[in-house]
Amino acid sequence: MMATETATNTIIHEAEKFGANNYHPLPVVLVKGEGVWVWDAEGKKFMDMLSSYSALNQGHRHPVIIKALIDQTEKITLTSRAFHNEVLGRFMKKLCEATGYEKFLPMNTGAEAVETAIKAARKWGYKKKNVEADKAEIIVLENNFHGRTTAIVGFSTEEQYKDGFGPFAPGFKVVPFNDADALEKAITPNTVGFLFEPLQGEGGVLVSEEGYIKKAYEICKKNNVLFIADEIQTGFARTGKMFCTDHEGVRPDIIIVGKALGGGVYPVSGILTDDKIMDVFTPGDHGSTFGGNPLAAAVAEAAIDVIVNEKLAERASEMGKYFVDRLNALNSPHVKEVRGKGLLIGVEIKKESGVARPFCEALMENGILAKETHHQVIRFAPPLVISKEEIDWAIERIDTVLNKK
Ligand code: IF1
Repeated sequence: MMATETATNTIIHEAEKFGANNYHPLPVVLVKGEGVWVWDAEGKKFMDMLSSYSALNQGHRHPVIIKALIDQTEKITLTSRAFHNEVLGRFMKKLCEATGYEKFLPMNTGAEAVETAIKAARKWGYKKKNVEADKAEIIVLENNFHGRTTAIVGFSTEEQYKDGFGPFAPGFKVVPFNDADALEKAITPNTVGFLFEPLQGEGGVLVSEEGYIKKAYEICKKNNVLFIADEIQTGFARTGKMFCTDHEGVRPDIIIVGKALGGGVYPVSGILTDDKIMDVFTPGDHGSTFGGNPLAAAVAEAAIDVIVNEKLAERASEMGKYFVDRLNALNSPHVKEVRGKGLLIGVEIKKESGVARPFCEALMENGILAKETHHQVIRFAPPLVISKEEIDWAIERIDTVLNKK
């Protein structure tokens, strides 16, 4: 008997027929989004517990952000950087004032912003630290995830991300997370930067040990090495502070931002730093067709307003604690550990209970969309606008799945 040809099957089949096979999505087709909720092609409602990997901190189609998007489309959407536009300077002023940095260089995707940070650190090394030409080294962490360009995957420790994509760029050293001594030992006179995620999302929601970030910062300061935080996933209130490094009272030399800066409607990324580093760039050194376009700037302005005006950092901290407490109280026989910061939460499944994917499929059957990371971990990262009542709604269904006899 033919399986009923639903809209979902038709749409999935079309995407599989004409698209590259570079993802393994859950078999659900999303057609509408509002806040923490999404609806599929069959009209079924789900809670989005992934937030497009923290690019939807303000929730789906936040009215303030949608209004900014629509208003700007009535004026001008793209100018290139060959000319000025009226929005970019206004947006960068707001961003620098909201984050306490002097300068911003706008790009589009996270990987482009990471590449920009690598170029800034290297050029700073040659122009200000007198590192010998083409000898600059950048230290990165095991289990890092910083994007998918060939330079970035070249220093990944995940074999699949590298397989078949060589040769790779030299000048990167890998050290273990949470090991300040290993970081110090890896530093040479050619080291220009330490590039890290303060909380490793893709690595399996791995939280830094208390004091590690501060110790690493002090080691970098002592050795004149730039402290470069990739806050593309952890930034803009996700972990309960504006930036994850704020939890240890540390101010990185460069903060790489992306995802939620685009308010869930547009790719906006870049690097935040101060004049003494950003001034290594001179006209023509670096750029991007879409980087800093007026539509991106208008959306990002509204995205920042929502984060600040709706106090999303405080909200993420309060709702995150509540969510983790309720997850722990489930006492599921399948759960090894519940960990995370703010509303970036990982539930590690015990090996004897299998991998996380079947639990994610069961969660989907119960109206919750969550994604596994690194086989054993279910990542729960809802939009930061989630309410207590919505967390209670989710807990009931998570209980059904995690305490399935
Ligand atoms: C995919 C992972 C998350 C990031 C950090 C830079 C980037 C990302 C800390 C690059 C992007 C995305 C990429 C997306 C899935 C998702 C992801 F599973 F791949 F690793 F979130 F954990 N730094 N992360 O998290 O930003 O160029 O994508 O805008 O590639 O499948 P991008």
